[in-house]
Amino acid sequence: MEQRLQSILNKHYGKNLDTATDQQVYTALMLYTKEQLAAMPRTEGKRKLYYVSAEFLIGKLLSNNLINLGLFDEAKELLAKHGHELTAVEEAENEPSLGNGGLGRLAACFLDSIATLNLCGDGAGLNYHDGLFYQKLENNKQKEEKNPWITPESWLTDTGVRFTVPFGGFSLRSVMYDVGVPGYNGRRNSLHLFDVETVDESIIGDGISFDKSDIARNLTLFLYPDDSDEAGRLLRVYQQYFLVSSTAQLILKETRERGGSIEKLHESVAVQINDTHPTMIIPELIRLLTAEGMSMDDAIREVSLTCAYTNHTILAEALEKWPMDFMRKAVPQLVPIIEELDKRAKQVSDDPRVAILDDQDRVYMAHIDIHYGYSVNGVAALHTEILKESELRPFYELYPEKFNNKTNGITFRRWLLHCNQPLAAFIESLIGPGFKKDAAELEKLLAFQNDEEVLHQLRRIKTENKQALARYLKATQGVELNADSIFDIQVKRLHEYKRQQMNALYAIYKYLEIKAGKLPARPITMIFGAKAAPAYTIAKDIIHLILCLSQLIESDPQVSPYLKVVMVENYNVTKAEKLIPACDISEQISLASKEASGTGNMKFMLNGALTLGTRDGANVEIAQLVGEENIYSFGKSSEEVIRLYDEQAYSSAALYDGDEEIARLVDFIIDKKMIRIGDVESLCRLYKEIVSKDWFMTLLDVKEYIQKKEAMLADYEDELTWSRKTLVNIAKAGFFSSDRTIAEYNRDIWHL
Ligand code: DL6
Repeated sequence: MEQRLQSILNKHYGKNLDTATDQQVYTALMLYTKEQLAAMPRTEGKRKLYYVSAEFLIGKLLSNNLINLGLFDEAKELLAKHGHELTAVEEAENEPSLGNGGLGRLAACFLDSIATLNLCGDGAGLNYHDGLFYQKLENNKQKEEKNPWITPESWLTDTGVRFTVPFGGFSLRSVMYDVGVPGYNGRRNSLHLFDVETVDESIIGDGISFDKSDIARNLTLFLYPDDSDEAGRLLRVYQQYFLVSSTAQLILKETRERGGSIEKLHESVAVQINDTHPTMIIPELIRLLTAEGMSMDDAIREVSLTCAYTNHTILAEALEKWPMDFMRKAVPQLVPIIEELDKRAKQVSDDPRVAILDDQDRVYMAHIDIHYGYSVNGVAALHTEILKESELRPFYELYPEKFNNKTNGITFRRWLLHCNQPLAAFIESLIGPGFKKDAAELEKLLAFQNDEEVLHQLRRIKTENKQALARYLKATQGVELNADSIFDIQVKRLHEYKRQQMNALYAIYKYLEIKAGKLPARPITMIFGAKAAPAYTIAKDIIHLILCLSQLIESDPQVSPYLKVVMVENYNVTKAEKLIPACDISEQISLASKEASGTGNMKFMLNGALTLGTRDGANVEIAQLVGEENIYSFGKSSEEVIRLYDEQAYSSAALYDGDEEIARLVDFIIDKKMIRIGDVESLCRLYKEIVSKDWFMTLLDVKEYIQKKEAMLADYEDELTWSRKTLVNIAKAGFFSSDRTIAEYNRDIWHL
């Protein structure tokens, strides 16, 4: 390694390991690691998986690739010998900005596990040059800026593979870049990222605005371009088709190269459709197969045996329905195929709830997936039950055999071995290294439940991680944190169903308590990290509320020693890796039934935080695993929430009017102290939304939430009991390894 690094540094910069900057060392180490990765053998298999996704939130790659290649310790020691710290060198890496939240991060964890389990499977996505957006926090508001991440030397390799993607009236050339995906096992796969040569960042104007109609120049600029107008929605269709047409062409090319038969495509290929964004791969594959001479019947049969669909949400707004007019304009070649698919679906059932085209000429993308895929899975046990029993019930009645659950998971390489090296080393000292390959071995930790020294050490490690986070936030955001305070963290996309607003109401509660002289036993640090979709006004109002509270509390000497509210700017994977190991209280407080799974909940648990959560998504399975005594559950059940929706029986106004305590907290949003700091329009809008609508039922659970959090804060003071609970959580986290999830996908769906 040393020789090769010296030679790269000399060639590129005329430097050596002693004289090079951290940035130069980063580039050399990245290039070296890329070479090592390219030299790994590929996975092999008769059937090959293509995991197609609009998002791959892969995070920085250097450390994880070094870990998976078994080179991490060697690199760390070598750099140290020459005066460089690997953590400082890593700072030079830009985080690829290719995802938004859980769905994209899940796809990245899955790629890691697919390669680690030696399964033949690649990812396929788009190479967004400016990502979702970079979030700046200014004047207590979110401001969006572009988030460029691609540098001349990067993990991307131009494969030389090109396809032509036809659109209505023009076509674009697709360029395929690859990012290597090393398994923790000596074999590798690839993430294919398709791009256009004509993309032009100079068309980006103020913030993230650009000409949405200039498809050739804008196609791969941003993930999820603003869809509040028609041009934005149409652009999403262009992007989706570009992704799936490139992938479908790659599939046919590779199948032939691997000696497979296109006529028996499903014997050589499995396609996993990650949410509805890549749904058009179904009609596109049918189009390509019929163009090869296959009959429509045969093409539909083969594609239906090849494609499987994962549902990641029951939120109606996220279940895509595109006007057929968009298809006529962007992808007219798919229109007759979609009509044919609709006609055949109507022959299977005349129930309008399962139709592909509705009477307003809209295409229900998920319905294509379910009729013409061979598997439909949810991402946590509760979520899959809700799909079967309510959201997709008519489909479940038609095709019960297609439905199955695959509870999500996370890769422990990134979310323990990399992000929490002190904890990983401590675990290894207790139970040996076996847990690194087999996460179920973490259960061996249970033998230490009554070992006081172990329990004290767990708290010491947590405190050190809190100190490290404090140093990081001081350096990057100028924020001072007290590592002796309790760290209560809610980091995830900003959405009303995730109820960051409920957590903000807790901050108001605590502020008022402290003002009234009721001081907490220990200071509390409430940390938020979240991006709001640019066109989602109420989500931005919630960010504004949190930032105003942060300012109000900070500037009040009576309160600030006991309470702090921090919003981390531009929350991303890199920041998650620093926040999660430092967390005491993991906030998982979505309205029951709405969070399909959650994966942050698993990362926090694995890193020794205790969950304060509703009985939603994978929280339910966490509770089953650790036992009710090791989790803090609260709130109305999913059955109750679904009943309230069905009967339209929820009224936030009634709760507000009937409960002085609730009214006192909500009223504070527009208290004169807040109005003095904040934007009246934004605060009033949010206030009105909560009082008169509150679609995600914040006021239903807020009182129980506050009580539970208070109980939790009190429990924190009993160090041994708290630490014992964290130990049980770590020990039971093995189930949430994405290696387990992927083994199940392969056993039940892919059969690679
Ligand atoms: O399955 C990964 C992840 C789940 O853990 C989250 O619960 C779920 O919200 C997320 N889904 C999406 C899709 N769109 N929406 N909303 O991001 O998937």
